[in-house]
Amino acid sequence: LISWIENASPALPMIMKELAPDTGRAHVIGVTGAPGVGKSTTATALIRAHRARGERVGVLAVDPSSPFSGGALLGDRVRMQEHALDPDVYIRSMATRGHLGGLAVATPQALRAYDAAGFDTVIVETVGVGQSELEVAETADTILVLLAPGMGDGIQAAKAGILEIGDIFVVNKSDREGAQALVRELRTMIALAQRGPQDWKPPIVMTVASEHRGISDLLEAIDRFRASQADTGRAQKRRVARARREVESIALAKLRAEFRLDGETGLDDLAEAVSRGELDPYAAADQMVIGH
Ligand SMILES: Nc1nc2c(ncn2[C@@H]2O[C@H](COP(=O)(O)OP(=O)(O)OP(=O)(O)O)[C@@H](O)[C@H]2O)c(=O)[nH]1
Ligand SMILES: [Mg+2]
Repeated sequence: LISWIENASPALPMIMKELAPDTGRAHVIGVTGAPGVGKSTTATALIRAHRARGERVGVLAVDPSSPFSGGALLGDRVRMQEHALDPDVYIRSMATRGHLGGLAVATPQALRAYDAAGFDTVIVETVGVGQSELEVAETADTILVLLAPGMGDGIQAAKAGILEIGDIFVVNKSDREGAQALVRELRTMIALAQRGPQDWKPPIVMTVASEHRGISDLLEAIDRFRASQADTGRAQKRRVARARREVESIALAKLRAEFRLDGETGLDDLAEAVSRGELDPYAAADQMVIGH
């Protein structure tokens, strides 16, 4: 299913129709942060923790920069090998090269596949901190933002808008110098970036993922967040917002395809004419949409 989603199979609408009644149960944890901060290591530690509770766990590593994905994602697989033989753990990386609508369409569909397959927890790892990564992170029920000391992360995070989306902040590599300073800096920055009603103050959890230290604290923070989200009705609101974006992305991708906005047909000629002043952009747009 994930391969079909990756390759934007024409069978997708039919598949999603079949899957829909079996979706809505999985809890999706988004793990985001700068390259090398320890996302895969933390995901691996979380797999172990969730397995210990008897849950089935899926991991989806989304790589927007597909040309370079091979090595990094292979590395992730090796890192998570501890769970390779466990039938209740499924690890998959996904590139969306050539997917109509890109990550915005492909990621939620892949999560539906995991959900319908009966995974209790699905961990989505995104590489990097750019706009499309934020988009992926926003498909999660619980968003973990990872930082590590000595990476100039604090400032970087503020720039990328990552402070606004974090439900829980993880200072990983706390075995390194500067961890406490990073926590202090982060605390100030989170307070400044706080949005909306203050019924959830994003906690900062210190971890050494490579040694499984702090993982039970992290799990506890995730549980508390889930309970708080459920109590306030925010969990459901977030799911509706997610579905809304999902429908919108698919609709826009369909419109693009229908009007061939991505292809050479028509648009290139119109652009030429507009650039030469032979046609105004409004008339050109009309020719494209109405003349279609
Ligand atoms: N010292 C220390 N090293 C860690 C810790 N967690 C992870 N590492 C190491 O940091 C390196 C990068 O870890 P990954 O888990 O691959 O990081 P990532 O964020 O998934 O990296 P990308 O997917 O490439 O962005 C590996 O060599 C890990 O062993 C930690 O808590 N302390
Ligand atoms: Mg990784």
